[in-house]
Amino acid sequence: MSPAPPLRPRGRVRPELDWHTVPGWRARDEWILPALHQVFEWDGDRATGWLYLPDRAPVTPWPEPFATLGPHLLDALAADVGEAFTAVCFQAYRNGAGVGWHHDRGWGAQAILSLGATRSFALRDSRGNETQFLLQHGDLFYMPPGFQDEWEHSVPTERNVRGERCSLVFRTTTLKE
Ligand SMILES: O=C(O)CCC(=O)C(=O)O
Repeated sequence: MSPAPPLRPRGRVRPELDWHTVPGWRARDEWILPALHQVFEWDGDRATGWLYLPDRAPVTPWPEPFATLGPHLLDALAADVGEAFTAVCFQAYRNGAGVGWHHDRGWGAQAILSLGATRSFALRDSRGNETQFLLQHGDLFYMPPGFQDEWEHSVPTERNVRGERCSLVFRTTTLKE
């Protein structure tokens, strides 16, 4: 596994709501995408599902290809972004498919590891102000606890994009539950 580069702040709402990217966090990884390809099938140009959900339905232990890799990633995230993530889902997109504006208010912190094709990622605050940036292979995008209350996010559809982008979405259980 490649060492993590330093954190680079990208945005600020309130100090406790800082979000940031860690460019190239797993840019040289050779294990995650092959492991992910073993555990999902495409539904058209999209796929999504749980990789690890130990404490609620649908209870999902790490699938075999992630038996060592999954806990290793959680340990690396705890060391590099200081968050002990408790659940992981995946998303997959091909031929420029995306996902519309939404928030994930049922969860606390989230970190998205982007793999494969470079895609735009968009944020929209409660006043409708939008910001958009690129996520490249291996980039990590961190959203702190509370972020979901103030921001929506989306992966815009980009029909001119070829190839596939997958993401691992690491989540913490919200304190509101
Ligand atoms: O694939 C992405 O980067 C977005 C994932 C997402 O929005 C979600 O899982 O809620």
